Amino acid sequence: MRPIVTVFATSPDRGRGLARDMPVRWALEEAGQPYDVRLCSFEALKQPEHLRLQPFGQIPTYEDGEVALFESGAIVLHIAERHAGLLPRDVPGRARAVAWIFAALSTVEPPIVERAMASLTERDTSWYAARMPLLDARVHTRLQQLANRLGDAEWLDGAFSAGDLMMISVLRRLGGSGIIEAYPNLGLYVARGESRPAFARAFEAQLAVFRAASAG
Ligand code: GTB
Repeated sequence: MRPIVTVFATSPDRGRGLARDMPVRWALEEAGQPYDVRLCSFEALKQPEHLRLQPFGQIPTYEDGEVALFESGAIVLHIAERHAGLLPRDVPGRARAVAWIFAALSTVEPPIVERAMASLTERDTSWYAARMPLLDARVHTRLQQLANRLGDAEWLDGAFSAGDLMMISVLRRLGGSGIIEAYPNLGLYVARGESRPAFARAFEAQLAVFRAASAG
């Protein structure tokens, strides 16, 4: 069975490829695995049928006939374990690549999301002007640490891996903020990821969904 991934019928990111189906699509493209998508409205995400697959009423989910999964990190890891090219073959290298998936989602992403949420929802509050510099500083701390580790390397640990795929997906959420520009090696790292043919295919596929919804 071709895997089925749930995605937004109309993504709030307006086709910028920032929703979390994007790393799943990208991993499937890197793996050369064709897949289908099931488009979900916000209302459909909260219905029992979807909640059986995703208890929090979110996208993405993934079904391949063998396993039904939620959580983009778990899905990317599952794809990486089933197909060549996204995880090193040696056990230590594999473990380090998995660590980078966790680092992306649990160490680098939280301050990025917190900052994005504040700038979306707290702009009109009395504390916004005082809070934003603190949130910016937390993002900068993580980016500086990541930039120090990456240095002049092409990828985080040897060959491109699912860890890079997830880290680049997380860093893309800073697009338009002007923040990543302070770290030239991270900017180049994101650009290297985005220039991969598999990324381009995944990006075009999610954009096509958004364009079709906008046209119809
Ligand atoms: N931890 C889960 C995972 O990694 O799979 C989080 C999944 C998640 O956050 N899903 C979001 C969702 O379904 C979409 S991706 N939200 C609907 C809901 O909760 O009702 C998050 C997202 C949304 C929008 C943008 N954007 O507009 O730029 C970026 C990212």
